[in-house]
Amino acid sequence: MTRLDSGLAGLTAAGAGLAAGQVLGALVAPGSAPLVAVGSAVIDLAPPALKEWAASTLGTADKAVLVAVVALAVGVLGVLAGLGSRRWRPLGDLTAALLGATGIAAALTRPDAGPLAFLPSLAAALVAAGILRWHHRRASTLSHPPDHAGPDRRLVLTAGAGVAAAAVTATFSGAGGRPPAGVTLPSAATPAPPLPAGLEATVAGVTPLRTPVKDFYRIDTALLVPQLDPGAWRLDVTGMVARPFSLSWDELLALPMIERDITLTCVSNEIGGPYCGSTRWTGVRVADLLARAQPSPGADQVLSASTDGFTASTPLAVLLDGRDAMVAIAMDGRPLTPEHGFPARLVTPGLYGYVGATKWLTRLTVTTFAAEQAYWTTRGWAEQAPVKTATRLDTPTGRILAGATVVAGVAWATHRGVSRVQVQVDGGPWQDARLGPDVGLDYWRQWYLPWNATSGRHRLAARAFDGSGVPQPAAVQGVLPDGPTGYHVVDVDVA
Ligand SMILES: Nc1nc2c(c(=O)[nH]1)N[C@H]1C(S)=C(S)[C@@H](COP(=O)(O)O)O[C@H]1N2
Ligand SMILES: [Mo]
Repeated sequence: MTRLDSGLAGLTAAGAGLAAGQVLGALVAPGSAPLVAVGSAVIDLAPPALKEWAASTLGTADKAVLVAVVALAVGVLGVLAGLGSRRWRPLGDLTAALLGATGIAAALTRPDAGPLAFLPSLAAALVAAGILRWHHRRASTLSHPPDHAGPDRRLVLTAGAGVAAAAVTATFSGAGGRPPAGVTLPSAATPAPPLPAGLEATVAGVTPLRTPVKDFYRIDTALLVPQLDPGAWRLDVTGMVARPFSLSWDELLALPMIERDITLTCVSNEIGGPYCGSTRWTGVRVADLLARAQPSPGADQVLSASTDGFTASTPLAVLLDGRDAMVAIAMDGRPLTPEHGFPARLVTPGLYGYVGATKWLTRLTVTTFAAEQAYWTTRGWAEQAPVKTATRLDTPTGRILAGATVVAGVAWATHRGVSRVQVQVDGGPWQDARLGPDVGLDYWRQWYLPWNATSGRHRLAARAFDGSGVPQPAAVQGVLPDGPTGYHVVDVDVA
C-alpha cells in the first residue's frame, strides 16, 4: 500500500466517523453531534475579539465557516493519523480516541446536554478507528496488491466525502425561517396603532419602515437553532422574589398582551451595518410578570436565560421604568420564527440585544449584578448598554449618474427617539434632512435629503440627534465594551 492509500484511508476514516457521529446526533440529540458540540464549545471559548472579527468579516456565514474549519481540522488529523500509523499502528486508535474524547467532553458540557450526549462522538471515534484498522489489516495481508485489489480508491473517497457532506448538511439545515405550524396567538389587549406609510414608497433605496421578518438580522451564539416544543416549554420567574412562579405556554398566552413597534439592534453592528431591525412585537410586559413575583429589596438585575445556555443581565430599574420591555411571542403579527427565539424571547427597548433580548427564553431570575454575570458581561462587555445614537446612509452608494437624486437612510436612538438628522456633502455645512413618519421613541426614523449630484467623487456624511437634542458623537469609539459609534461616511462616484 502506498502512502497515498494510507493518507486517503485516514481521511475516509475521519469522514466516515464524522458522518456516523452527525447522523447518530441527529437521531439522539442534535446538539451532541460532534461538529455541533465542538463548534459550540469553540464559540463559547473563543476570545470576544475573535468573535467580533468573525461577525464583522464573515457576517452570518461565520457559523458555516466555523463548522467547515472544524471538519477540515478533523480531516487533516485523519490524514496525519493514516500516514503516521504506517510506522506506528496505535496512532490511528490514539487519534480517534483523542478526537472522540474532545467531542464527548464538548457534548457533555453543553448546557442542554442529555444523558446520551456522549454517544455520537463515541460512535464517531469507533467508526474511524475501525476503518483505519481495517485498512492496515488489508494492507498487511496484501503486501503486493494488484492494482484492482479492493474497491476503487477514488470511488471509496467520493462516496465517503458524499456521505459526510450529506450528514453535515442534514444536521445544519434546520427548520428554516417559518414559525412552527399550528401555533395560534391571542390578540393584543392593547394593540398598536396602524404603522404609517414609510418613505420607501417614494424614496428608492431607503430601508423600509418595517423590516420583513425574513430580512431581520440574526445574531446569536447558537450553532443549531434550538427547536422548542411549546407544549413542553415553561417560563420560570424566580430568584430574589417573594412569589416565584412558572408559566406554561398556554398560561403565558392567557395573560394580557401588548403590541409595540420597537427597533432592535446589536452592539456589534458596525457603523452603517445591517444588524438593526424594526418590527411590531407582541408579548407580555416584563413589568407585569415582575409585579406578580414581587422582587425583594436589594435586587438590581434580571438574568434571563435561554435553553442553549445563553444569558443576559438586564437592569431591574430599566425593566420597571415604564418602558415596554416584554416577553415577546410574535414579530410582525406572526409567531416568532425559530431563528428569532420561538416560542418566546425578551425584547427591551433602548438596550442592545446582548443585555435585553434573550431568545428561546425559559427563565427570568431576579438577582444582583454583584451575584450574577451574563454570557457577554463575563466576556468583558458592559453591564449597562443603552443603544447609542446611530445613522445609516442607505442611498446613494457606489456609482451614480449626475443629476437630481436623494440621500436617504435611517437613524435610531432607541427609547430616546430621533429629533433631527443632518447630511454633509464634501465637508460643507450640515444640512437638515427631512424626517419620515414618527413611530415613537423606541423606533427608528427614516430620513431623506434631495441632492443635486455633480460629476466627480463626493463624500457624504450623516449624523443624528436624539430626542433630547444630543448629537451623535463623530468619533468611532472602541468596540469593547461599548460598541462603535460615529457618523456614517460614504464615498460616491458620480458620472
Ligand atoms: N439565546 C440567545 N439569545 C440572544 C443571543 C444569543 O446569542 N442567544 N444574542 C443576543 C444578541 S447579541 C442580539 S443583538 C439579539 C439579536 O436578535 P435577533 O437574532 O432576533 O435579531 O439577540 C440576543 N439574544
Ligand atoms: Mo448583539
